[in-house]
Amino acid sequence: MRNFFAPKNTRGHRVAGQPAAPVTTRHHHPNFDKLQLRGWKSAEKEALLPSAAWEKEKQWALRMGLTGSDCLTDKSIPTFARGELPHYAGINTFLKAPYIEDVTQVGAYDAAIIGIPFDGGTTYRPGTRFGPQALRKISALYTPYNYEMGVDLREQMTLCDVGDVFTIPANIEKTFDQITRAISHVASSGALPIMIGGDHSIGFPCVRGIAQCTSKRIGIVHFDRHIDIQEKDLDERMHTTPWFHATDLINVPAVNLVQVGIGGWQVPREGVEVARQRNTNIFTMRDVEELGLAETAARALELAWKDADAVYISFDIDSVDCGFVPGTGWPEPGGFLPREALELVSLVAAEGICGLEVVEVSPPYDCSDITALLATRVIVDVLGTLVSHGKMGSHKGIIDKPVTIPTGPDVE
Ligand SMILES: [Mn+2]
Repeated sequence: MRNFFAPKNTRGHRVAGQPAAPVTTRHHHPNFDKLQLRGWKSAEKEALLPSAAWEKEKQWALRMGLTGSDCLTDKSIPTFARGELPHYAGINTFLKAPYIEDVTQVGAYDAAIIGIPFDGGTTYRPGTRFGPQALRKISALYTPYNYEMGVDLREQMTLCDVGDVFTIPANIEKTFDQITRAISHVASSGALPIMIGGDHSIGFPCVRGIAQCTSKRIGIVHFDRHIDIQEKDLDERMHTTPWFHATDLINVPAVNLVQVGIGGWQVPREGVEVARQRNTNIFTMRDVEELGLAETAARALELAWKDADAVYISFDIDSVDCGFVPGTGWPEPGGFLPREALELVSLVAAEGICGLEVVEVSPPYDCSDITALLATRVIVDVLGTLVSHGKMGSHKGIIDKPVTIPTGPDVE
């Protein structure tokens, strides 16, 4: 007799009074070759990477930090922590890159990290002045090697950290001039400028710094939930306004501005009107969803590069769903998943860039450093992509009007 109270025997459990469920057979795939997985190919690729720079760093650490205690088996460990290890120790620069106190030396490096601690352009909750230090701190989690890309930044490029721009906390316009001066110096040196914000108001002076070193035309790919292109906000050039002023520059036309991820309930109508008047290019999250990541990137690149000589990436961390990035000034649900954002920004960087800014990380609102970590990841993924696609240094060709900024007098 059937027991109506017994569950249907669909999950393979033995039920009293009923026969045991049949044993399901495992299906083997005789043609499956694990060596064809990207996972294995990446493992093989690692063997091709050099390790000379790592060996040199270990020697340098012993020279700088003294040889370690006799009891240590690993004789490469110094007494004072120097360089990458241990990850929890040290005076953090970004990715433990050398700190360039003398900024006239920045041109000796392929890329330079520039902190821009400024939140005077913030219109809601502040805190991005602490962004650069938060990214530097959490960047200590990373090694310079990426398994899937098969790149080792330490072996394949040179990176430095020039520290922070001296911003003027109570004055946006003076800060803008300071930022432009700093970025123009780094761009003129030949090093690729990588800016850590700071709120999004810095987008304008950063682009201006690069644009004034070149007669060439610059396109921008802007990842954001917000359109950021109105002329003024609260009577000033706040973080809602960078692209109005950047696309006023003669060699940064609005038709080469590509805005990806725009949408939600925080887009001011004044900005939308300007975007329409200036004929920018706007992809909503739904556009990205319907096109797919590869097609979105392909079209974004086509628009940004049309008759342009270089492309600048502006990555606002709030383009990612706020569930992943609580530490930001204007959080908004419905943005990118982290994996989508990383894939898109890499696809754009693969064609080469003349600069990258990552903005709007506000550490006071962050949890477990996750917002700063994702922002850090955007930077290292872009660097890895530039290396793996042979595009590191590709921006140098456009710098035909380098600037020279005087130093102070020599000191004894
Ligand atoms: Mn934003």
